[in-house]
Amino acid sequence: MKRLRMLSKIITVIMLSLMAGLATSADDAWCAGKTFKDCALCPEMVVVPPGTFIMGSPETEKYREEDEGRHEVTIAYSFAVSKAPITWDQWEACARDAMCDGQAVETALRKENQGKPDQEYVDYGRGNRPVIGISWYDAQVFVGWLNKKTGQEQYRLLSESEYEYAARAGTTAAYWWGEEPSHDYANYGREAEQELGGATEGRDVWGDETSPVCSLPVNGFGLCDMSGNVYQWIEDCYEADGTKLPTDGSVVKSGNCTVRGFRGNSFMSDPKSLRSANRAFVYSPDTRGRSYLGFRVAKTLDRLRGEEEQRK
Ligand SMILES: [Ca+2]
Ligand SMILES: [Ca+2]
Repeated sequence: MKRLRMLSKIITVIMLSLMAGLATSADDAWCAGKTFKDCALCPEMVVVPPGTFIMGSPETEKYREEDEGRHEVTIAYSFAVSKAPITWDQWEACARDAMCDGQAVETALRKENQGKPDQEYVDYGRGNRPVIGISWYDAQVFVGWLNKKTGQEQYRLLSESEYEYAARAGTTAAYWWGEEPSHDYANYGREAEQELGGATEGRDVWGDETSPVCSLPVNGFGLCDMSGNVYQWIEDCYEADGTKLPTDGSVVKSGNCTVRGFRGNSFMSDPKSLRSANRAFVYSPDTRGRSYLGFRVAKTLDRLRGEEEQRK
């Protein structure tokens, strides 16, 4: 009986992910996979379809950790996710408009975590590489810049469950490309646990550095760098027990709000942290200067406008 129920659940998930790939349900008129940009230097956004998925990892998954408790999540709405992490070009546009504090981030990047000047500071390059060193508050200022530009309050960070949903893109394996880590799909680091450091292999030619965004293949939703390259801040207050995360894609507002988490793994982290279910650690939201930590944005989509688009 238990087996049957599990099997029917699995079939439902497969059906839903297939449907998600095909597009829209009656109350969701946004075309999944459609991309748009709200201004020249605004991030390219990709429409992600509604769907149901199992968040967390099965007990059989290699590298599984205790905080990845499984539960079903239904995201009943379309939303847009930036195709890639926010780049230096986009961040600098916000700084030029005197909203983002470009100078403070530059200063923080050139210091060690204890505040001393970092003698070994290396600039990985700017332009199309992901912005790094920004705090959760900085990410919120950038979101505010986008909202000011568009005159709407629809840009925001992703919730933790939205992040995992978008990273999995309908897949249930440990990684969106399969059960084994692969440098052909992500810029990440060494195999060795507890030892940070870059590694190169296959298509991943970046050692101790970020890669220009979208250098590696997009996942099933058309998103780049959801796994690897840089860790990315999420909106939620911290809930340590994965099974207690919201089942509707919403943001945790009741956990520990003095810290914020991030997802996605970085160029210097191991394959364990690269898994779709992995929950990274948490930092105080004012933490700046981490060379492996950036962010991406989401946009809440207006249902009425979606219906209009559909009629065109
Ligand atoms: Ca690498
Ligand atoms: Ca973890």
